[in-house]
Amino acid sequence: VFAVIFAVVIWKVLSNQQQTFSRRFISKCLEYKKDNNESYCQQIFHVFEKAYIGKPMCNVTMEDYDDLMAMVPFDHPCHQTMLWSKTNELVHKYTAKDEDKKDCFTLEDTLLGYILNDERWCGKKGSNETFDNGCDDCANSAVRSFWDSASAEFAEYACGNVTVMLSGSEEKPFNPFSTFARVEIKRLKHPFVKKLNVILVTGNKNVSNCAADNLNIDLQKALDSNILYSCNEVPESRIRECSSSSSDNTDVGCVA
Ligand code: C8R
Repeated sequence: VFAVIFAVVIWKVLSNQQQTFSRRFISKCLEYKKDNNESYCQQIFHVFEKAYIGKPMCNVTMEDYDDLMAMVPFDHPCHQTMLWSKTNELVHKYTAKDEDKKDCFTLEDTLLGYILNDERWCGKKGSNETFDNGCDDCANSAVRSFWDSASAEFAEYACGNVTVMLSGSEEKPFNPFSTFARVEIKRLKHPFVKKLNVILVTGNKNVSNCAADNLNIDLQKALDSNILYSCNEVPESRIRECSSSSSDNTDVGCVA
C-alpha cells in the first residue's frame, strides 16, 4: 500500500512539474499578443519540446531548434535591432516602452525570447517530460542551445543600423565567450546591415572605453569589413534617464 501511495505521489509531483512549465509557456505565449490563441501556443510548445525531450541533458544542439525557429518567424522591424552583452538588466529597462513608442527591439521582445527569458528547462534520456529543475548547465544544454539558435536567427534577421549595448565595467566588453561574440556578430551581413553602433555603458567602475583594443581590434576583426562601425560611451545614469517613461526622447536618438 505504501509503495502504491509513494508511486502516486511521485507521479503527481512529476506531472505537476511538467504542467507548471508547459502552463507557464502557454500563458506567456497568450499574454504576448492578443491574437495568439491556445491552439497556436500549444503547437509551438509541442515543436519546442521536440528539440530536447528524451535526450541526454547535455546533448541538445542548436539545430535541434530549427523546426521551432522556422515555425515562429520574427515580425519586428529588422532595422531596429538591439543586441547586448553583460547589460541584461539595463538594456531591457531601456527598451521597455509602450508598443507605439518602441524604437528598438531585443530578442526578449520577440515571442520565443519573451516566453523563455529567465526560464530553465531540460529533458532526460528515456523520459518524455520537461524538467524545470535539476538541469545541468553544460555547453549543449537545452537552454544554451536555444539561446544560441534564437540569437543566430535574430542577428541574421537584422538590417540597417544595428545597436549593441556593451559594458564598460568589463575588461573585455567584447568577450569572446559571449553569445554576442560567438554567435551574433558574424551573422551581421553586409549589405543588409550597414552599420554597427556600440553603446558602451560607463559608470563608477570603468575599466574600458571606446579606445580599447578589445573593441578597435578584436571586435572590428570579427565584424564584416563592409559594415561601418561606431562607438559611443554613454553614462549609465543617462541611459536610465532615457528609460523613464516620461522621457520624450526616442531610444536610439536619446543615447547616441
Ligand atoms: N541572448 C543571449 N542570451 C540570453 C538572451 C539573449 O537574448 N536572453 C537571455 N535571458 N539569455 P550575457 P551574451 C541568457 O553573457 O552571452 C542574445 C542566456 O542564458 O550577458 O553576449 C541577445 O540577442 C545566456 O547564457 O550576454 C544578445 O544580443 C545569458 O543570458 C546576446 O545574445 C547571456 O548573458 C546576449 O548574450
